[in-house]
Amino acid sequence: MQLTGLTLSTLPADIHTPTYDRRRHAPGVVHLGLGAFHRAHQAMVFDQLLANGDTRWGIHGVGMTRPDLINQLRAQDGLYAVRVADGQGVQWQVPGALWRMSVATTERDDVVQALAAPATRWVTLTVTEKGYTPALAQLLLDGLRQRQRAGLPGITIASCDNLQGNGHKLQALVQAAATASDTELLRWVDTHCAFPCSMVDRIVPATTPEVLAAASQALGVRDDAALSTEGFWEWVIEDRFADPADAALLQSAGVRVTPDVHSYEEAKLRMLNGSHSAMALIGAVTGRPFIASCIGVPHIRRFVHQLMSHEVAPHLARSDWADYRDALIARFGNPYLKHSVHQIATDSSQKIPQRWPPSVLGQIARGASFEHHALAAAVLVRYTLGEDEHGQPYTLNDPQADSLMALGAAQRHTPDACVRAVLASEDLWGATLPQHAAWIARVTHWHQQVLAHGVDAAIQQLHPPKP
Ligand code: CS2
Repeated sequence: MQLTGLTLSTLPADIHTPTYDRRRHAPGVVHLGLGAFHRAHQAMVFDQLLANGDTRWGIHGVGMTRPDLINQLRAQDGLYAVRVADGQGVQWQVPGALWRMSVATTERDDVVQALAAPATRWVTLTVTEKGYTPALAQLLLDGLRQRQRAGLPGITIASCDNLQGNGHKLQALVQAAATASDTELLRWVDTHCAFPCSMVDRIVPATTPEVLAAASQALGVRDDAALSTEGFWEWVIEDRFADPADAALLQSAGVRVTPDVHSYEEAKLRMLNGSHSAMALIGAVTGRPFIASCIGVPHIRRFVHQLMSHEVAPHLARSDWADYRDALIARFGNPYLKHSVHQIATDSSQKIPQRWPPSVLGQIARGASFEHHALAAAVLVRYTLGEDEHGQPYTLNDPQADSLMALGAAQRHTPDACVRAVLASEDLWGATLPQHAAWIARVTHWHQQVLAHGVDAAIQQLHPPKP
C-alpha cells in the first residue's frame, strides 16, 4: 500500500496528519520550483495556516522541468511524509498543503491558468539561482496579463531563492521581459502586485533510499516522496504584500515579517551557504560524502569556524553572528541529514558569486586576511578536475560544467595559468577580484599546496598545530 488520501487514515496515531478538507477549495498559492526544499519548509508553514482554519493556503506546486517528482506526488494525492530529526528528537509529519501539481515545460497553459485563477493570492518561487531567466518572467507575465484583463486583484510574488535582494531581482526580470505593448500591464503590476524579498532557511537534502525505507517503516505504507529535514526553520520576509493583512497571518505561523530582510539574507548567504559551498568542494575532492562527514573532522570544523568568524562576520549587519555561527556548526553536524556534498556542489558557478566574493571584498577593504576564502577558491579549481584525491571520478553538474572542466583540465600541466583563467571569470567573482593581484597570488599559493599535498594538508597549514 502507498501513502494516498485514502490510506492517510491508516497511519499510526503519533504521525501528525492534515485534518482539514483538502478538496473543497481552490489553491491560493502557486509555487514555482516544487522540490524537496519547498515541501519541507514553506508547504509546512502553509499547512499550519490551513490547520488553523484559513482555507486560502493550499498549494498548486509546479515542477519547472522534470516530471518524475510530480508524477510520484500525483500518485500520492500530493501527500508525503517529512522526518524532522535532530538532537531534540525524531518526528514524522505528513503536511497536506499540496493540492495540485503541474510541470512547467509540458503543462505551461495549466501554470498560466493557475497564476490567473481568481483564488490565487500568492506566488512563491524556489527555481534556484539559474532559474531567473526571461522564460520565467514571460510565464509570470502571461499569468499576470490574464489577471489584469479579468479585473482580478493583484498578488504577492515572493522569490525565495538564495540570491541577495531576490524580490528586487525578480521584479527587475519581469520588467525587463515586458514589451512595448505591456505598458499598461506593468503599471498594473506596479500598483497591485508586491515582490517582497525573503530569506528562507532549512536544510532539506534530496531524499535517499534510506529515508524512503525509514518512511515506510514509520508510516506502515510506502512513500516514494518522503523527505528528511532538521527541526530548525526560518522564513524572514519583507513587509510588502498585495494584501497587507497577510503580515499578521504569516507571523501567526512563525514567519518573521520585517521592513528589512537584507541583514538576514547576507548573513545566511555568506555564513551558511558560503560555508556549505566550501565544505561541499572540500568533501567532493577529499572523498567525504556528506556535510556531516566534513564538519566532523576537527581541522575542517576549525576551518569553517574561522572562515565565518574572521572573514564573514566582520561584514555582517547581524550582531548575533557568534550564536548564529555556533548554531550553524551544530546544524551541519546533524547526523540524520545525509546532505550530499555533490548536491551542494551542483551549480557552484551560480552559487559562489553570492556566497564568497562579498566577504573577500570586505576583507580587502579593511586590509584583512582572506586566506580561508582563497583556499576554498583553490579547492574549487581542483574540483573541476572531476576526480577526487582517491582517483574516483565524479560528474560536475553545473551550467558552466563544460567550460569549467575545459579550464580545469589545464591544471595538470600549467596549474598557475589555469588558476588565473578560472579567477578571470567576472560571472563567478564579479568585476574587482579578477584584477586583484594579492587575491590571485593567494589562490595560486593554496592551489599549489592542494596539488602537492592534498586538501587536508593545505587546510592544516592554515592552522599549524601549536608546539
Ligand atoms: C545549500 C542550500 O544546496 C545548497 O546550495 O547551500 O540548499 C542550503 O541547504 C539551504 O539554503 C539551507 O537553508
